[in-house]
Amino acid sequence: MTAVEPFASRLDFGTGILRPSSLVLRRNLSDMANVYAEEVARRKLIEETGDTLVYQVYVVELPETEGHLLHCATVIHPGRVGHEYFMTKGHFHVKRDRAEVYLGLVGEGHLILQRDDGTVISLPMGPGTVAYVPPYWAHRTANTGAGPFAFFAAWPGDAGHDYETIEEKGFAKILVCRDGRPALVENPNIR
Ligand code: S6P
Ligand code: ZN
Repeated sequence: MTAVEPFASRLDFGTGILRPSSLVLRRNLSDMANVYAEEVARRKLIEETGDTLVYQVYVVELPETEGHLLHCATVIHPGRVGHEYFMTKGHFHVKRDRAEVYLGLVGEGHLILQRDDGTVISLPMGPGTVAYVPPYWAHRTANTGAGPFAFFAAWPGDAGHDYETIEEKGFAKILVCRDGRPALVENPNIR
């Protein structure tokens, strides 16, 4: 295993900013092609309001190998693409039997999980929520509130990220705003 010296970072519970983070990933609307059910609405939003930042991830870079514990903080901005809340791309872990834990910091959101057999559930998250992503479940998070939604995550170093399966197939259910509230509904595009 690659040796790493002990170190500490600082997580701002009010904003979700984690520093120092050697890498900050930014996902704008233009990075989210075919992620939302209403792809036409995504393109229209870019034309009308610009290439808005959807979320950023403060990554503490560590060896992605067995034994290490990777961790980061994600901040999702408020907004919607059509009826669907701003959310992360979502992924399975390449090693499907690797779990993850999320800690809600600020704002309101949902953790959306899908199992291999197509079962989808969503868990509301807020400050102090500790949510468990079990092995074999794909996961993404959505901001259902009016301000930023931030959470901290930790997962095994050798988990890996499989985005392709979700890009190709999507989740069987999507989280939309219906009558002003989050509702998990069938994905009309499910292929
Ligand atoms: C990593 C963990 C999270 C996400 C982050 C962004 O295993 O689940 O840190 O990477 O929330 O989501 P995504 O789907 O773009 O990686
Ligand atoms: Zn993950």
